[in-house]
Amino acid sequence: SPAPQRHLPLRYLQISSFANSSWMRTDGLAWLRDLQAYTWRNDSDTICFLKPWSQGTFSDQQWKQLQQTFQVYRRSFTRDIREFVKMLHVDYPFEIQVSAGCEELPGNTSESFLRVAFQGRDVLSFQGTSWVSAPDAPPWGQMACTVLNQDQGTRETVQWLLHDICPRFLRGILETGKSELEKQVKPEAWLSSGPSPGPGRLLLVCRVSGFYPKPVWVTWMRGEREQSGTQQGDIVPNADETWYLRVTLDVTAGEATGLSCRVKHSSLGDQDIILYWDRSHAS
Ligand code: EMG
Repeated sequence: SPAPQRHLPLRYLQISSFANSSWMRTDGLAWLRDLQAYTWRNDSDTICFLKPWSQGTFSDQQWKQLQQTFQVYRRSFTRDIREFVKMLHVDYPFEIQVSAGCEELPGNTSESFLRVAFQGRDVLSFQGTSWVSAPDAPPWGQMACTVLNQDQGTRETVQWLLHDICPRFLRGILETGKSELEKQVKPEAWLSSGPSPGPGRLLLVCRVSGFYPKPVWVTWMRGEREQSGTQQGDIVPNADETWYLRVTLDVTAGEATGLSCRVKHSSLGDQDIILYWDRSHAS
């Protein structure tokens, strides 16, 4: 059966595109596990809440202060990068991605991270109390860290954000967002045939859609025997914050009868969905 999701990470993702020495934009978004709860567009001064529970248990005053810290950071970040480009002779255009966040772990502990990527590859991260360059970063990654590490004030602010604010903020959201994070939505499932894999062969397709949370178990069976040829697709998102999965089995036309598709999901309890293949599906 599907493994339950114990971990509920809070993740901030930032995409900064620098086209040339005068044009750039930075967009930020943040997710609680697989639910997007914030956006911060380049043209907006303020961080936008996408959920009624986005502010967690922070007061308006506490949130205002946190937002101010991010506003200072965003302006400084842009100015820093412009300076690094001149100092390190980096060429335009380029993309910088920042990912940061934290996750609660068993035993009342938490884990935090902050990583920076350049052109899609890790360049540096924050470890403990300082910036560290990635193992296969370009040589200027080390230079950038040396410069960044001279700013004691920023190192302290980053530690405070990662190890104090982030876990505290996350605990608050887990309270205010509890019902949505613990929601259970039942899947629908249906059968059809896919493009024939060859003469005399059938591709049996079992589609499962609309379920939440993400963990699911779907397989083709004959009686109680799982069919080892089952091919799982990726679990992909629907537009309504539910998930979709397609699972196929390639068989000879004669083997199809008696096969069934079986779906286990937390929303179904012990009532697995079982759909039997019959000739009406083979059109
Ligand atoms: O501003 C939507 C959010 C909702 C959820 C919230 C959850 C919380 C999650 C935690 C996320 C944390 C992400 C952000 C971390 C970065 C925060 C930095 C804050 C401190 C700051 N520093 C700038 C201003 O510093 C001056 O002022 C402060 C006080 O305000 C102090 O006094 C300090 O001493 C003083 O210097 C700095 O300018 C800082 O450098 C800004 C940028 C920091 C940064 O992100 N650096 C890493 C990226 C640099 C990459 C260089 C490599 C490179 C790549 C490509 C090309 C060239 C070079």
